[in-house]
Order: sequence, then structure tokens, then C-alpha cells
Amino acid sequence: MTKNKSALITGITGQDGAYLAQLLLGKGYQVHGFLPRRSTDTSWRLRELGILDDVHMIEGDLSDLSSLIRAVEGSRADEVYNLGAQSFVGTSWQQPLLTADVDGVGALRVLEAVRIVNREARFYQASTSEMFGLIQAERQDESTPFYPRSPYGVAKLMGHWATVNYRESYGMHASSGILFNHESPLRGIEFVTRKVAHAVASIKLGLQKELRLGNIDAKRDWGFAGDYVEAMWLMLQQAGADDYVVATGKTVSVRDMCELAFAHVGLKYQDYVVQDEKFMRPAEVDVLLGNPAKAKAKLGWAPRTTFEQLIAMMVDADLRRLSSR
Ligand code: NAP
Ligand code: F7E
Repeated sequence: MTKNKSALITGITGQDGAYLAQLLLGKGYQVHGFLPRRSTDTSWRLRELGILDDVHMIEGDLSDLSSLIRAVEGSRADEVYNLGAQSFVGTSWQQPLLTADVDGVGALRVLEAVRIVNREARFYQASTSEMFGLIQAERQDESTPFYPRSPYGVAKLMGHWATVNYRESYGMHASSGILFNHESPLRGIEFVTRKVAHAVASIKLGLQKELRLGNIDAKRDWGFAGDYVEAMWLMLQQAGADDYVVATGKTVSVRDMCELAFAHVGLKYQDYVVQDEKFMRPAEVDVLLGNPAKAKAKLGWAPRTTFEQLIAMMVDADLRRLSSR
């Protein structure tokens, strides 16, 4: 009988960690989560997907190399997915050193743990379109130069290059997924799509009167997180490791996203959205538009969920949650 594969996921309680755990469990993997100590329960996403009891948690923190070594040893992982991060761009100006330590040096620590314990294990790094920042090409692909615009983007650039470097230095199967924004009903409430979806549902139910936003002219290439975790898994199933852009190839402004979300419940966004300086960033990423041609050609990956379906799914989920309270 062949042994089931084992995977270790850092960031398992986050949006992507929860969907990836669900995907891997469905494929028969033994799934281990790397869990930082928090004073409150952070497992709501795993509970919402009904998989909390199916994953094995190993306590540790990305700032602590010894806990990572113990996790790679204890899980006997064939595949290590490094999804853990301080992932909110806005916060990275308030906590730049923590962001550098967890998102940049943290990725290096995971690579070191894998190199020390079992360099045959395959490694995935959660890189980001934020590394393109002030874009150097109209459509960004794997060869587009990087120009990060936030401490988050700078930190992630270190994780990306550490991944490339460990692949080239030690022959490790280390891949970097340069993922563009991906959203879902499990998205954190501080990110703009979920903030809007939640506000639309609250306004529709008479629980909120207005929605305060920052730069609504910013444009993003938004996809569904459930589709994007499949690309992560596919990267680790290839004979060789590589870097891939994962995106939809379409870009939409925050303004147009608001219009769609409010229209879904029969409202006009102009009646509720108020611009507020508080949500503007010291340096903005004005527009992102990915070219996922390589992921399509080499991984056979393509997004399945349209932007309209994604926004409807998110608004409906928040309407259900708020109505059932
Ligand atoms: P998320 O929902 O914010 O989840 C982040 C996860 O990292 C949480 O489980 C969090 O734990 C964990 N974490 C934070 N600090 C940690 C530490 N010091 N040690 C161990 N774990 C720690 O993020 P996401 O949207 O799922 O994104 C997953 C990854 O992809 C992140 O690395 C993000 O930067 C990257 N990424 C995301 C997108 C996107 O659009 N979603 C796009 C490109 C790249 P707690 O629950 O305890 O806070
Ligand atoms: O902002 C603008 C904001 O915070 C999107 C993370 O997952 O994707 C995410 O980073 C845009 C920005 O995501 C508000 O200024 C306007 O231009 O939803 P966001 P992000 O910064 O693109 C990348 C790929 C990651 O890797 C990150 O981890 O929307 N915006 N008004 C606003 N944004 C927020 N959050 N709140 C507002 O009120």
C-alpha cells in the first residue's frame, strides 16, 4: 500500500491555508498546520469548512527557527507550503520590522528548516503581485522587473529571492507562486473586497449606513482563492521547481467592484460610499494586471470563477452570516 503524502502548511488558519488544507485532505494527504500561539481562537475558517478536526496542529512561529525544524521533523512533510505572513499591506507601514521578520526572514527560516531536516521535501513560497508595485510592464509576468511599494512588498521580495536562491544553491524543489489578489467569503475583513461585501450585506439589512474607503480608483486583478490554491498544489507536482504568475488576466477598479457588489442587492454604491483619508496608503499600487500564460501552459491551470460570481458569493455569504445572528 502506498503511504499517504504528508503536507505542512504555515498560515493554515488564514484564507488560503484553510482552502489548501481542504484541497489536500480531499486528495488523501495527512495535513499538518503550523500554529502560532494566540490568546483567542483563530480556527473559524477551518471550522466553517468543516475540517478543523481533520488537521494536525503543531505549535510554532515563523520567527522561531527551532519550532520550524520541529514542525518539519514532526510532520515528516513531503510538501511544505509557506503561507504564513503578516499579509495586510496597510499594516506593513505600522509594523515594518515585524513584517520583514515574519514575511522575509520567516520564509528563509522555513527554507533553512527544510534544508536541515529533509531537503528532498518540496517547498512552496507564497509570493505576491505586490512585488511588482510600481508596474514596469502593462501586463506583469515572470520576467517583469519588481518595484515594491510597501514594506510588505519589500519583505516578500526577500522570501521570493530566498526561494530562487535555495533552488539554485542546493537543488531544492522550491517554487514561488506570484499570486495576484485572490478573495473569498473567508477573506479577512480588512481587505477591500470583504470590507465591501460585509458592508453591502450590513447596509441591506439596515445595520450600517455608509462605507468609508480609501483610493477607489486603484485597480486589481482579482480571482477566487479556491481556484488559486490548486495552482499552489500543481506547482509542487511538477518534475522541476519554478516560479509562476497566477492571475485572471483582467483588472477591475475598487469603484467598479463596489458598483457590482451594491447592485447585487439592488443598491447604488454612490449613495453609501464615502472616501476617507484614513484608508489612503503612503505609497499606492495603482494598478495590477497579471499574465498567467505560463501557469496555463505548464500547469494546465486556469481560473474557473468569474469576478461577478466571486463578488456575488462573498455578498451572499455575509448576508447569510449576518441574518443568522
Ligand atoms: P491571511 O488570511 O492573512 O493568513 C495569514 C496566516 O499567517 C494566518 O494563518 C496567520 O495566523 C499566519 N501568521 C501570521 N503571522 C505568523 C507568524 N509569525 N508565525 C506563523 N504564522 C503566522 O493571508 P492569506 O490571504 O491566506 O494569504 C496567504 C499567503 O499568501 C500570505 O503569505 C500572503 O502574504 C500571500 N498572498 C496572499 C494574496 C491574497 O490575495 N490573498 C496574494 C498574494 C500572496 P493567525 O490566524 O494566527 O493570524
Ligand atoms: O487593497 C484599495 C487599496 O487591502 C486593494 C493582500 O492579500 O493582495 C492584497 O493586498 C486595493 C488597494 O489588498 C480601501 O488602497 C481602497 O489599492 O484589499 P487590499 P492589497 O493591498 O492589494 C496582495 C496581492 C497581497 O499579497 C496582500 O497580502 O484597494 N482600497 N479603499 C482599500 N483597501 C483596503 N484594505 N481598505 C479600504 O478601505
